[in-house]
Amino acid sequence: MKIIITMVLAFMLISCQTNNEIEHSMVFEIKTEQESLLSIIPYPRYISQQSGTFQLGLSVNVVQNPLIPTSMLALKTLLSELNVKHDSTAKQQVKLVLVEQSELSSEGYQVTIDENILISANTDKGLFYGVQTLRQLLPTAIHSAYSLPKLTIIDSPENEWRGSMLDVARSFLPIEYLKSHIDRMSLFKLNKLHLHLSDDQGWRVEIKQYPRLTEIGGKSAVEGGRSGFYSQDELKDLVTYAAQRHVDIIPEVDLPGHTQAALASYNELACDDVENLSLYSGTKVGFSKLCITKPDIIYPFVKGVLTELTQIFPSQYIHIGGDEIEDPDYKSFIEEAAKIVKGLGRITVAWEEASVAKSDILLQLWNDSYDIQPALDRGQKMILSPCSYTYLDHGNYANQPNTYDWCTKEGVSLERVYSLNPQKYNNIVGVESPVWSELVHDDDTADNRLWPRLVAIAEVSWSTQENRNYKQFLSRLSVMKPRFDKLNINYYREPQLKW
Ligand code: TNX
Repeated sequence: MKIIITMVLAFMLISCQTNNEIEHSMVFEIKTEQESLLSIIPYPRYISQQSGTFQLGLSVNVVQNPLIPTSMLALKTLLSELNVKHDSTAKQQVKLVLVEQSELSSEGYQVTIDENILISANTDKGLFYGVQTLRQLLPTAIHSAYSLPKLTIIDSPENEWRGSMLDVARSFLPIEYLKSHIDRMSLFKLNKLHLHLSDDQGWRVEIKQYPRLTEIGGKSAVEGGRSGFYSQDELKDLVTYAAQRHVDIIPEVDLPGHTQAALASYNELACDDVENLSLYSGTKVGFSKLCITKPDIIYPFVKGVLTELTQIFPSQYIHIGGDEIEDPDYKSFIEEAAKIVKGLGRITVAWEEASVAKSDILLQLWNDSYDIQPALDRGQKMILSPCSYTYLDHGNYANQPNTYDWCTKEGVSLERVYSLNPQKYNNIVGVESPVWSELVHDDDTADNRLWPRLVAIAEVSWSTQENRNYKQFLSRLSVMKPRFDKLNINYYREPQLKW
């Protein structure tokens, strides 16, 4: 019966294709028969698989194109890892081409595998994503030839914001970790890395006008965590590394609350300089703030810090935090800070509480049921980070040691993450998943919290809801174990994956 249905669907698909149209629901039905062949995450918008395979040998003509540096580099790296050499006289071609195809938008791509491999896109970024898809179609280990299905994939993301947030303030993560995180993100087409660079327990970004921020504030951390800071040169180098992988780094300094490390460094930023001016290594929130009634002191500080951030980070976005603080002048602070960001030519991002301000701010929802609607009604947009789906500092399972459970006692399982449906929300730019680091003190623990759950974030933010299916996702993900091992990820052994 299954075979007959497949044949009928296959016939329907072929007739659709002759009309030059690929009807998507049919492709979806068919792919269930071929899921072990096409383990691609996030799942592409359209796949049409033809019969037969393409055998990629160990020498291939990689058609050169200097206009698309990042995708050419990604392709060359991929092929050299598989021992496939460029030979301009080889019969088989791998070709990346820029085209003008509006339906692909700026991040979409098409992969065609028949007698050659052709990837086309409107941009170098789209081509880079096409190469990531090719990478997932190929194995991780070296073979004497590679068998690929003949196919056409046409793909583009549902959401422009597909993000990961790392709290490097409570506990520091070294630059090398951030680089490997960017490598891992790009395999799954994640494109926003939000760095939470300051909090009560530490200040992690060098600010030349305020050197004590890192001299003093960089020396502390949450109890058991790591201290440290990034120099501006290190961060600029990281930005370049990320840009080559199409990851945009969004810096956050948390203001006006969560500022104990700044207050300990520059006491005059606080209202009372009697207590609470020392470094802090506990886990309480909501006790520190810049003194909003001292505008002559705090706004030059805010402007100085934000200005230097824009000199390090070319991102359109600057995150000013804005969470968990009570102050009668909170709203005016946010409006003032948003004005400063606008004056610097950037877009302000802030946590949901900033929705009280009448500024044009990209909001980040974090409490599942926070009433953010009034701001959305005014036309503001939001990033989805509802804690019960996206907070990866919560356990992979209920009561996992060293995880939080304030948002949900059940943990945030892989299945729970995958069940987030962004299409249920209005006015979103996409999804972002935070890892707060009060209880995440080393690289291995960060890996355990991030992976594999961040892969589910990648798929819910990229793929259409019709194309998402948890059982299929599990089977596509389960064959990726060698990929995770190759990337040296110390992932959580999710029982459903049988890893
Ligand atoms: C809430 S989410 C916070 C963070 C904590 C986190 C722990 C948000 C904007 N604020 O300060 O680290 O909970 O899960």
